Amino acid sequence: MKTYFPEVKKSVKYEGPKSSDPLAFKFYDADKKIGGKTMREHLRFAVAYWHTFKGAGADIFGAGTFRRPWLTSGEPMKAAEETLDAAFEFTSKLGAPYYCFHDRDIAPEGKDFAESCKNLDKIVAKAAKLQKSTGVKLLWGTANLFSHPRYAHGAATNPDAHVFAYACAQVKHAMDATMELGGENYLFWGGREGYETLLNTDYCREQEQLARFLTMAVDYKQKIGFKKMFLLEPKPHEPTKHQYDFDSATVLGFLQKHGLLEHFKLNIEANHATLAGHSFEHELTVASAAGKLGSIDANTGDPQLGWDTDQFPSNIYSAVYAMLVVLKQGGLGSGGLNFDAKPRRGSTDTVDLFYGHIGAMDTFARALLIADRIIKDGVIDGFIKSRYAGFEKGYGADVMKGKSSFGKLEKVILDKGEPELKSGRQEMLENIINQYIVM
Ligand code: XLS
Ligand code: CA
Ligand code: CA
Repeated sequence: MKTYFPEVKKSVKYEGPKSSDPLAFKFYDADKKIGGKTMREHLRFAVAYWHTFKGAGADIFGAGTFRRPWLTSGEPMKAAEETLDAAFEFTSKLGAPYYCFHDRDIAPEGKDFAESCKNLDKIVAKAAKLQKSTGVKLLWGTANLFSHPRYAHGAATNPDAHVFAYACAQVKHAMDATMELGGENYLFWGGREGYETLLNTDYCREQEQLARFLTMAVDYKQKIGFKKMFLLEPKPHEPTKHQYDFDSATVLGFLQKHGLLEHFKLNIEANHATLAGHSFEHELTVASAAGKLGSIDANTGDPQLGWDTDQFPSNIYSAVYAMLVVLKQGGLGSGGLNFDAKPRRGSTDTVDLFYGHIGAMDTFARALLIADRIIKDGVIDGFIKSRYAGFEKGYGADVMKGKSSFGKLEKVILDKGEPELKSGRQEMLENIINQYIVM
């Protein structure tokens, strides 16, 4: 059988932290158990089809630099089939249990809607066979409602009802494809759902349209008996200046307002968190606190570049903070860690795809080990708990039980006087994290 990735013969192996083989895992030991679950079960890694197999290394100043042999046939359907072969070879050699796709990543748009659907059905049938033979599964599917020119002014929030209808038809088919492939979630990211200028935009109507679109998606999910999770992915800017799904808090508020909260969880992407002016762990925490952290797009931006660079995650601190949130909520359920990341334009070879993913998997595996120890030792949690101890007893507990009032608390103050200023010990806590990271 033809091989697209000769640099890895069978599979990427775990060799431990002392290994000098750049194509071996140093920390990701899939079967190693941590707190009753294997690393594979904790981390649920996924490969992002669009970047890894369709990304060409193009940027706004120049054409693609990657020469992917599976994309060269010149016939769209043949290229789609070859890409699928390459995708399953790569993902199974890497040992990632999952992949994620947009409908238009796996199958090309046809001359009309019916032909696009036919193309997708054909590729889905082939993907089903490859999933069976390799054991690689689908974490989530989604529809690309942003690349085609018809979506220039948005999909669900487009002022033209004709485009809105097209988007609904496309999502219907993408949901069918996801269900057919046993996808464990279905994702919505508001590609061009936002606006550039209020001079041509009815903000209020567009919000209502988005709510109608998501409500009909829920209706369709129930109609076809797709019992998996719906995920919504926040992003503040890019491609539009004002994206409606700005961040976790905005999306949670929107879902609640429109009676959709029970049907969705959030997919938090690290680079989108930083574009919103937040840290990755802030966005994870806001979602998790609402019981709505469903899945993660594990990547990173560049602190000196203000756009969505989608780089492979290599920052151990950020990954530790993320894993603390994930472990404390008891895991990601049906979600996972999807590497929505691409090699830099100058990293031109197929082997660079392995380096990117191996490094990212090792980063999160190491973070899992560290976060697990921090939680088990209770070093941070114990401190946090002690900070709020005053709300566990006496007048503080009454406040939390709703049994207090401004009048009662005035009496407390008349009796107790000025509160003592207590240190938050930030530097001490940062030192503890550092100590766990080197240990
Ligand atoms: C783009 C988004 C996108 C979603 C899936 O910035 O990250 O790739 O994850 O549509
Ligand atoms: Ca993403
Ligand atoms: Ca991104």
